[in-house]
Amino acid sequence: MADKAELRAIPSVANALGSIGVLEDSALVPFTIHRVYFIYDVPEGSERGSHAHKKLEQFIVAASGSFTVELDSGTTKESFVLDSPSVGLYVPPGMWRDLKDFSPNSVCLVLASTKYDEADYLRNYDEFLSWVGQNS
Ligand code: T46
Repeated sequence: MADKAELRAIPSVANALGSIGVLEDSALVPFTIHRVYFIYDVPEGSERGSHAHKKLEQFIVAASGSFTVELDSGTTKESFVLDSPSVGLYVPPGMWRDLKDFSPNSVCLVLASTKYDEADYLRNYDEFLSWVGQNS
């Protein structure tokens, strides 16, 4: 597991007919992929996220369009603009996230290290800070 959130370049194969971006379990995606989901049709001005995960690792890609991912470790905050399918954002566990500024027709593609598990969510910010305090 990597210990910090960071943007990572996605290798692609390009020719006159277009490009193929490739994501595999590797140093690039440092976990076994157990789930892939995508968020689309986000109404203008809507925000998603507002939670953290205790164990889940993710790799987030703007497959189309753009959006902003704000991450909060409980002590530091960082903001990432995802606007290209050639770059992804690795997100380790324990990061509060807010997703905003979705462009029209944007598609947020997410590779995840576990299947969906509501018990892994921290949906209350004060509980998140308390969890960070107990796990740091
Ligand atoms: C994150 C962003 C990018 C499922 O049933 N299965 C799933 O795999 C997921 C992800 C969600 N759901 C259900 C659970 C909720 O009833 O869909 C509803 C909305 O889910 P959630 O609150 O997780 O949606 P987002 O878009 O706020 O957040 C998700 C990820 O959870 C989050 O970690 O980074 O996508």
